[in-house]
Amino acid sequence: DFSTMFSHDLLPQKNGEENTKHFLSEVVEMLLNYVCASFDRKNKVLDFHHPHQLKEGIEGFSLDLSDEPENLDQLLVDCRDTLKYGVKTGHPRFFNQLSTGLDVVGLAGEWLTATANTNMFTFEIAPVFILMEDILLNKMYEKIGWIANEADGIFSPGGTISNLYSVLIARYKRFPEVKTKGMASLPTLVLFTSEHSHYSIKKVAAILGIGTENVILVKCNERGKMIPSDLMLKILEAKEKGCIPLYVNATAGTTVYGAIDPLTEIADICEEHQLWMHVDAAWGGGLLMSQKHSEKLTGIERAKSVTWNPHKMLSVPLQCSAILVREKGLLQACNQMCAGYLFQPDKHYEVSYDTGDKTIQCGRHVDIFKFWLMWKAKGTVGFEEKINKHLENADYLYSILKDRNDFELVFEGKPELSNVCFWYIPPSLKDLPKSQERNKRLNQVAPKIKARMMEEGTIMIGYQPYGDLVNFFRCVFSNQATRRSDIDFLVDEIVRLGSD
Ligand code: ABU
Repeated sequence: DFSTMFSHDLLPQKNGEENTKHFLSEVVEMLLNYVCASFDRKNKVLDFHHPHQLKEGIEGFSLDLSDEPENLDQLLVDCRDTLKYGVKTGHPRFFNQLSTGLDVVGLAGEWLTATANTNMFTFEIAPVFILMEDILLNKMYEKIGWIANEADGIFSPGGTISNLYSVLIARYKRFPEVKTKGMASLPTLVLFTSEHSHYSIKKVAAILGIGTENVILVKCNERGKMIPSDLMLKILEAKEKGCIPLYVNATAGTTVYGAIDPLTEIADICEEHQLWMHVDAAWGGGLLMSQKHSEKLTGIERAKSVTWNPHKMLSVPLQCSAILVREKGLLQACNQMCAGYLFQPDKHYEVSYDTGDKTIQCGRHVDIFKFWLMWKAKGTVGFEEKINKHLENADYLYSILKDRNDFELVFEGKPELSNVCFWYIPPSLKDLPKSQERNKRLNQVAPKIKARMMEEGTIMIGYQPYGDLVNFFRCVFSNQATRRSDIDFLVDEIVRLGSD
């Protein structure tokens, strides 16, 4: 009876073993039910409640914390309701984010990682995980086209931080004095990235003292790809103004359109002007696992650094992001502080495996085991199938929408990645000619449908405005559970929810 038991009845309490096993078995049972429920199309994607409703508490589920301990029965209710009022991101009809899906082996890896509860800063306390990271990074270098053991890398807490590393080391490589003397010792640096690139490049410029005004946005074509001639022009303009062009971020898979910048042409320009070329492949990096699609990233091998998030297209449980650097030793030189209490040089093992001083963190979560275990379970062929399926799903949705007159595609042509962007045109707008008035009304369609779908909980898909374009839906495929019938359901559901 858990209602009379408290956490002090569990291990390390003397004789707490049985209670611990019972309690954890209940939690595991609950998690297993949740996993199965996530894949069941009869279940909703979410049971939406407004923030104030959750804060007020619902039927015995209170977020408030008290001075006195609560019993284990209450903790089980809290665990159950936390899942109940959350979003089933593994549901086959969850299309809202770039990271979707629930990989069962990856989940097992995450559970093991949490149980092991160690820190990635040294081999001393994470011997197996450190070696797994080394092995996986080498696999990733090879997929990019670099030579294993000659490149460098580290797993970081997400794509923004991986992109931050890229600017940090680009700046250090050109101006190593920045580490000791700071930005005051440097001329004005400028970074280049496309209009469609991720906002993290601006964020990084702010964090690193470069300044958001020194991030030059390069124009894109109608598919959201960087225009190389505009990059060239903007580099020359920056030089004329006396600034130092330092770095170009090319995106392999923009967040909204899924566009892949022309990597080879950008690499040529970077070489000509001796700029650091980074490829933000946080989203599109997964294509490297597919023989059918990897050629879309030709030129990535010429980058000096690459961001790649396996938690996106490869569905590794969040989070799992890598910064990969072509030159070995730069990460260490740029970031090391040689804290004597962690990184003693006179340890009795090979201390190059104490990778923690390469990072900008101290404590570092083990993000590697779930990815390593998934690779074991699937092999490269399993990942390849997965990627091919995401792109087939995107093709399928595109092929449906292009032939309908109640939907309009945001850009013409087949998707290069698994993003499909579109407007739903409700009956009331069908006969309106293109005008400001139509745009004003169309802008309200996606948010209204989204609100209804969240209230009903049947599907989830994101929307956004973009530049001059009014709110449109972005559907992304990264969930292996999604079938064609789910895509048919998505289209029908948007029509049903938006019919008036
Ligand atoms: N760039 C982070 C992921 C964005 C998204 O899931 O839509």
